[in-house]
Amino acid sequence: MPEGRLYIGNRRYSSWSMRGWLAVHLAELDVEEVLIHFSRPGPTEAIGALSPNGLVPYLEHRGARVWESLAVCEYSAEIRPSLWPSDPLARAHARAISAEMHAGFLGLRQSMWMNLGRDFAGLGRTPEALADVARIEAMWAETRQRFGAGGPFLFGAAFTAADAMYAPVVTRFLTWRPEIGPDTRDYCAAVRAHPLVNAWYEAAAAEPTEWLLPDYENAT
Ligand SMILES: N[C@@H](CCC(=O)N[C@@H](CS)C(=O)NCC(=O)O)C(=O)O
Repeated sequence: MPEGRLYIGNRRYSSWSMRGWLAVHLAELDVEEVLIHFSRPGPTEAIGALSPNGLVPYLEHRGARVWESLAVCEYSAEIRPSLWPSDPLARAHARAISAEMHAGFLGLRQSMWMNLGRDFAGLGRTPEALADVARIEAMWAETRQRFGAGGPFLFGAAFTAADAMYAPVVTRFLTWRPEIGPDTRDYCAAVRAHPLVNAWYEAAAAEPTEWLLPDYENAT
């Protein structure tokens, strides 16, 4: 019998669910997965009825109740400490960039939302979104230079909680295709090829067409 439940939203759109799901799978928590597809106009009532903040991801595990994707990463890392880098300086950096993701990049999130099934190349390029893209590229480059020896991920060979926090940004770069440098492209390719990220994409592609939301399917 599973030791709890992980509630997520549509895989095609729910970037925060993807982060929580990746962390829970990296830690190999034994949980039943419950997908509540979004209803519009939101917020989705069924999510509001069970999750303390009315949002997904929401994890229940061995009596713990955990909401907010970054808290789900931290909880998963308590069970499987290798979710964060072992070196204290690298770990501090991983936490800092993960917190920056959790708290920010509104320009990118608003103009280049997650949609795993579309090609919006060239669209969404507001000044705010492009400023976020530039900051993220610089941060990834600095992180990989300082801590990523052996690559291909931010902290080297292992896919960490920080990579989980940025995986939905990678999907945005693949969907909206802003101008990015070769190192960023390499990192995006490595994240996209990770088996868990690939599994998430495949499950997203299998979602029923009735779950498509016009607001997220049309871009200018
Ligand atoms: N800060 C939260 C954000 C979670 C969030 O915004 N989740 C969205 C989906 S990506 C949601 O649950 N939306 C409910 C709805 O659209 O009805 C976190 O890090 O988990």
